[in-house]
Amino acid sequence: MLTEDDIDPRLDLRAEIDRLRREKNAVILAHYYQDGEIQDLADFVGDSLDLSRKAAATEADVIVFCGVRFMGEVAKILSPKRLVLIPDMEAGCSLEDACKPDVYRRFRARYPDHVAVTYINCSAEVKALSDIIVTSSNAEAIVNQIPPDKPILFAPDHHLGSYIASRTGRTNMTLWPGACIIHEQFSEQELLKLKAAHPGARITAHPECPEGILLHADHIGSTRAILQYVIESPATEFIVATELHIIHQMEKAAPHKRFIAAPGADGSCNCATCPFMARNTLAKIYLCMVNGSPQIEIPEDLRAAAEKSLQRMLDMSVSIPPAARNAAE
Ligand code: CIZ
Repeated sequence: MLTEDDIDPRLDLRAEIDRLRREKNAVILAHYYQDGEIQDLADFVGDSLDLSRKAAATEADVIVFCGVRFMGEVAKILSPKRLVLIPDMEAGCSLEDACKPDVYRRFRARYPDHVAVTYINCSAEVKALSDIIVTSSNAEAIVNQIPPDKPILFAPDHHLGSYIASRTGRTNMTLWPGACIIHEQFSEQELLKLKAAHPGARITAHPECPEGILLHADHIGSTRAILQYVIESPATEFIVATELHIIHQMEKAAPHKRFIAAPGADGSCNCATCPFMARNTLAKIYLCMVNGSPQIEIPEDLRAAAEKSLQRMLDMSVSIPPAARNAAE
């Protein structure tokens, strides 16, 4: 098993990853929150909905998933015959950590008549305990397909849950109290200072942000919706309240526009970097392809149970077209 210490510093990692991609018939999927250099070498860059669709449809033998662990799990659940590699098994997610399967199982049992709608940022175990998985791209459309008199349990992001409840007018949603550490750190006070310094800038925010941030947003949407918004808007300056690596795609798609990362409490924007996503590096991508490890493995009974709620999501999302552009192109 090669380690980082074995890598010759003169090695052209991009060229080696390309060679391995061809040799192993691999597809590299990357989330918008990955570092720009990883986005640029991926075959597809997208949000969880688009990447789930790609994983389900791929003909490649190997999927290299550059994102966090639950995303690799989704690829394995939907594409069990493929070898799914992730660069770093420690790339977790604060929302997943906030919703432990045993605690969720007990919570769910208290509401037997509710439909369990769960954000994709959770473990395979929690997916297996849920009725329908959603992403931020399809949550509103999916909740609107559930009969209005049917109560909903929404986990694990309570900010997204509150936002969806307000969008759909539903008063019968019980929310799990989880939150994303990145979106929670944006500061309303600092945002208003930044807006005062850039009065023409449009604020675009992810629905994982707290209400105090969403209140000031000109636009609220998933990463793919945010990207579309900044491309199509006539405005030329934007304050972006989500993980800051999405700005890489914005700058590529609209190089004449200016994108400013929303600030945290100290007025800086460093808070908007996901430490889990940041664990992935070119060296780790190379190593996982050489070593065939770390790979995602899920016991078949758990995989099959989790597939049901994910497949319901895909079936209930057919009216949502794939992202307008593949950001890797
Ligand atoms: O759905 C995803 O991929 C996440 C984590 C955010 C978004 O809005 O795309």
